[in-house]
Amino acid sequence: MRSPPASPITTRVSPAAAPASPGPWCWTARPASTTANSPTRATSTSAAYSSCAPMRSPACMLRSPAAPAACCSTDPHHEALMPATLILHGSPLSNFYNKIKIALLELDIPFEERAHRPHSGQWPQSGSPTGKIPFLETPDGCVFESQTILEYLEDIRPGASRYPADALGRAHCRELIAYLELYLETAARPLYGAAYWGREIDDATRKAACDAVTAALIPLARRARFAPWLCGADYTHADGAAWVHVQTVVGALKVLGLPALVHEGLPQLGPWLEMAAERPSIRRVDGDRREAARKLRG
Ligand SMILES: N[C@@H](CCC(=O)N[C@@H](CS)C(=O)NCC(=O)O)C(=O)O
Repeated sequence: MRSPPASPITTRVSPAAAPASPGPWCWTARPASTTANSPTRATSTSAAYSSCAPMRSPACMLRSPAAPAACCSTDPHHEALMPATLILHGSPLSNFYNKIKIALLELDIPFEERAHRPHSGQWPQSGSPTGKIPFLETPDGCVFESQTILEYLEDIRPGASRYPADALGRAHCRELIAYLELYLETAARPLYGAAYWGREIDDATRKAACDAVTAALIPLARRARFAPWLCGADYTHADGAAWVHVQTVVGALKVLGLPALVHEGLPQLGPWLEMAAERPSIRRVDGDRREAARKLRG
């Protein structure tokens, strides 16, 4: 294995400083109440979800791209090795981490989780050149940026894609994910410090962020189909990504006293959020998120 990350570390927020609703580390400044590089504990949740029959091992695929699908299934040791193949580093409080965790569950790829705070340690030992989470540890090296990780997962699990079957459908699905992350989620970020970590926010910043969120819903309404999923009849990665981001934005607005802002801007989001919450992958991820938040509160 090349450049494995140093022992992943995580830091607890002291109960006295913990906010009412701990949330994602998705803003540029680090939480004042936490200290990067202060190892207190590392957790690892083993999560082998299935046999790996139709899955390409990353190493096999890279070494044998011409005949990837068959190369692993003949290896008698393959199945025993699979649970340790991929390690997702980050936190169940991170929406970008949860986007990948949902994708792993949807694609039925065995993985382990490793707690890792943003900016823990120095590159390359840290595993992520930006210091951000999530990143994925593979037998051949680490991958960062959630969308790139998601594409990598699709590449190693071609038989279980969660993209639409046709090229234009796939383009629209990726378009939605990019749009949600570049515009909607980004618009809400100035609110997270106040909503999730108990920081101060001035009225002008708050109003500007709320206006930006409302504006960001308009193109989303134009492109998302809600039929019943965002890209049509079938669940796709756009639904998983949208769920983590929309739920984070709605949660922040709720804490700040604006629970209906998103639903008023795009009424279809309410029923869609409820439907998505019933999806087993999302239910699992949301349960883990709530549990992590509960532990953080102490
Ligand atoms: N574009 C990145 C965004 C990841 C991101 O912003 N992660 C947050 C946690 S939700 C983080 O690490 N924040 C720390 C920072 O921004 O410095 C991705 O898709 O992976």
